[in-house]
Amino acid sequence: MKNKIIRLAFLFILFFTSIPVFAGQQLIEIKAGKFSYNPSTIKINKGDEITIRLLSEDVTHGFYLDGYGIETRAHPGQDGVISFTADKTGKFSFRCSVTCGEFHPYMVGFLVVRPNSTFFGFAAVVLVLAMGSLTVTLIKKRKS
Ligand SMILES: [Cu+2]
Repeated sequence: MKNKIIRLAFLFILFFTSIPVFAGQQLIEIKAGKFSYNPSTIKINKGDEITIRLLSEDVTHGFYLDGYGIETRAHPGQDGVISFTADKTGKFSFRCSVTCGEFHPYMVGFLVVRPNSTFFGFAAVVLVLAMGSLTVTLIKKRKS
């Protein structure tokens, strides 16, 4: 009985301490040029701490992220840097916030924030282990 409690307590501690571990830090470089972003689609996980470095390949370009409402600008030779925590899942568009030429309105990219599947996978494993140890203990109890 004591063993079971210790095992369960250990699994719970493991579960909660792992939450920040699975949130990664990422530096993402985006090249902005007339009239597109490279890469134009970025995939990250919820909880990630993201730093975006925006580099201009020609004129001044902006980066405005819908849904998060954050912005930075890159001038030629002077990068724009912005950091944020990806706390909302979904597909968000980012667009140029500096009028840079005739096709400026079409300068759009996408940021996809996925649910943290690594974390959920790990949580599932912990849950299965907890259920397993509980079942084993119950079976042992019934036999004796
Ligand atoms: Cu622009």
